[in-house]
Amino acid sequence: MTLLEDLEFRGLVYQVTDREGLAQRLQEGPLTLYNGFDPTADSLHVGSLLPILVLRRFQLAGHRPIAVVGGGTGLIGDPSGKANERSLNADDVVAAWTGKLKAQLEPFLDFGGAHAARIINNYDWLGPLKAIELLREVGKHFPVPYMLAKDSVASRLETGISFTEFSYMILQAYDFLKLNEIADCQLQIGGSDQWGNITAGSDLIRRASGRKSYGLTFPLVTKADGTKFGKTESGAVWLDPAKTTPYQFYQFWINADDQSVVTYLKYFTFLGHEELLALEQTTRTQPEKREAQRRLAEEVTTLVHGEAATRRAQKISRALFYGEVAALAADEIEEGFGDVPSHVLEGEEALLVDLLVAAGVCSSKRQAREDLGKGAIYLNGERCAGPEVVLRRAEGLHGRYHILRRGKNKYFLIR
Ligand code: 383
Repeated sequence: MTLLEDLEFRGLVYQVTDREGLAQRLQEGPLTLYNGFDPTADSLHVGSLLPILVLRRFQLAGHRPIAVVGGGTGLIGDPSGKANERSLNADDVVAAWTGKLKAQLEPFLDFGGAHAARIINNYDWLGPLKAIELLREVGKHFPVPYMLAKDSVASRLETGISFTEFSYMILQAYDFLKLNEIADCQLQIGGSDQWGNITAGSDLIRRASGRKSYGLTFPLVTKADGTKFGKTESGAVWLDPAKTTPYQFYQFWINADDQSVVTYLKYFTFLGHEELLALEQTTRTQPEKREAQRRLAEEVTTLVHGEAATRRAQKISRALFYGEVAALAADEIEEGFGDVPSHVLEGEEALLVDLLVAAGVCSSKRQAREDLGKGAIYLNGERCAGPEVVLRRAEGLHGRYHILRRGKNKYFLIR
């Protein structure tokens, strides 16, 4: 099976400028391709993972990937897929974020050997570019009606778009032209929101140099319930472990719904076709086993955070699921209970009934007594006996944590 057929099997091909031409070009030998990442935050997120992994798929198939970090374009702001004008970020902020993105991209690509990957900052050429030169050399190739017809612009004609964002496509197109010249880059990939910018680049290359180039987009990642992929109640799912812990990251994937889990396995893992089809089958026949979800969480967490982090995330997940929290190390407690409501114990001890109310576990003292009577309250993994229990700081896990659980899985952390 060819690379393009594999991408199609995985559902990763949404639009291609010239499918047969690209298929043939890929057969002829190593191709240089790129995907751009704009520094709009201090970290990449799970949405950016898809293009990163597609770059890697190309590299594994013998092609040469370039990851472009948008130190230049990040100063302008891509209107694609955005309903409203964005506020500009300061130069030094964009420069700092560009550096962070570069470091995050590195582990996913191979920078040695015959098909060495490259990371390039488009500020290298966009920074020194002169306005007169841009308008004369590049602008002449952009008919205004052509620009107005692009989705990213057309969808904003009513709500408004500045000349700054309107011009964004010219800069991205110029990047493709530049990379075509300096690195013989012939293919640009991106999410479906990037189609207009990618074809603008291909058109510019043809108009300015007469050379042939290709564009390929993958579908927007969706969720069965229509809510946005890559978002949880606590916000975006980041690749930076300081912003989304490996445990939270693992939990995000393990919570994938049955309708989407196989799509995600195809997009975000390197599992072979047979295994993918087998997991598709078990999801249909025995969804309650959640085998596909476990495999997905394990694979993606390992890709992003490594094996040790995955083992830790699995240990924390198991401990929380089975209520065996006493076996967790202090840092595992911090990681696993980062998202649960927490309460700071005042003084050295407290009566459990009082604490249950103060910590918001139970709505009233009456409720607390009732819950305790039913055996619905667990302290550090042990079912609590009666209302007379006294909780002492020094008797906590690692001398400082008490973990309360109400019912099957409502957790609270007392510090
Ligand atoms: C900049 C300069 C180029 C080529 C591309 C760019 C970035 C591009 C963009 N991309 C998104 C981003 O950076 O804004 N104009 O947040 C996202 N990408 C990828 C993918 C995606 C897109 O980084 O669909 C999701 O992740 O293309 O929204 O010369």
